[in-house]
Amino acid sequence: MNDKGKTLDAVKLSAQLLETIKKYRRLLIYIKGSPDPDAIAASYALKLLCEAQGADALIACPQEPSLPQNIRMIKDLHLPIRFKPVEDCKKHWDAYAVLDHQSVFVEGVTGVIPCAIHIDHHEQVKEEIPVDLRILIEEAGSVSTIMIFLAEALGINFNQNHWRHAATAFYYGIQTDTDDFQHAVPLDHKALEIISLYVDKTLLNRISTLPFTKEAMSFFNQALKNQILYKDWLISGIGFIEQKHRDTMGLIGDFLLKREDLKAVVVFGIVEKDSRLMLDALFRSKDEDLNLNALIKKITKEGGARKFKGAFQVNLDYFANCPDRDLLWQMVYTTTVETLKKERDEAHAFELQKLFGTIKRKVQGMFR
Ligand SMILES: [Mn+2]
Repeated sequence: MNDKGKTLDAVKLSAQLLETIKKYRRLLIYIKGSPDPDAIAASYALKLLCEAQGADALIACPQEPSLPQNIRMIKDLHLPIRFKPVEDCKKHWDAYAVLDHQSVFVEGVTGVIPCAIHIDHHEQVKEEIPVDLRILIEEAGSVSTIMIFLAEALGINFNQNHWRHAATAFYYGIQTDTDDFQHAVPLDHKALEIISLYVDKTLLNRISTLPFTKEAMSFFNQALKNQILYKDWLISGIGFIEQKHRDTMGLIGDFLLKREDLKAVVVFGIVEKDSRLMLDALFRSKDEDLNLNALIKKITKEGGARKFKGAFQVNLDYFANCPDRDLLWQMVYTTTVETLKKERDEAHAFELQKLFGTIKRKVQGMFR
């Protein structure tokens, strides 16, 4: 068996996927949170697979894309996504699917129609919601990687019709999820090999050379001004930020992490949409051993991570009426910085404990 087969039995999984699609004729594919290239590409591929089976599928995402690159990708590849809240799902859909997210819970959908499909590559979490088919492969650098193997096993010709667009979307999904292939694993490279002939490089170039917007630059400045260094972590609060610019925080995190002496970067802000407020904190790390997921889950259940990347949110709606926004920011800022410092120290203590444990076992072994 080759090493691809060890982690991903594409023939078996793709057969199960087809069976599940056939069982439900009308599938709602739900993108949770801010739509990123990986979630978009993988959801699009699932839609194509459904349609090839004569099943109906709609990709729904209540949040509009926020980065210009993602907007461009959706537009240029003609990816059909409905950016509206889902209403009356029982009337229109038989089941739903969630890709590229740890949890399949969707307010107003879960419990109303069954969850048919969950495909993800984040660290698994315990969840009681029943799902017909779960394909959870942590070894993959992206869900796009998983979808490429499934499509290949189903004999999809990436040169045909919409699959060429899917190939380009996959490529961009893998690129962004693996930080420009820096963290790509052998499974991702094999997947890239499968699609590489069909990828539209001109389009990808156009997307990746888009200049930063004026707003993004001003958030960059704010982040640089507000950054504080705590041991090997860099923490930066950027103040209030509109929902549509939220993903800029991720780009800022990627940029700040380039500094040599850092193990992790956290960029956070109060995200505003309509009259709603949310603390959103984005993590970037280059420490392979730092268990970001465990660290974030300790702060709040409303968050999670995979290797090198993570985020958490805290709802602040109650404070939306606070007349003094500076005061509110001060409170959120101080609390968040103190919480993060504490987590930095505890994560470090845990690492040391593990290290001492290993040394102890080794020393004991010497006298046995
Ligand atoms: Mn992903």
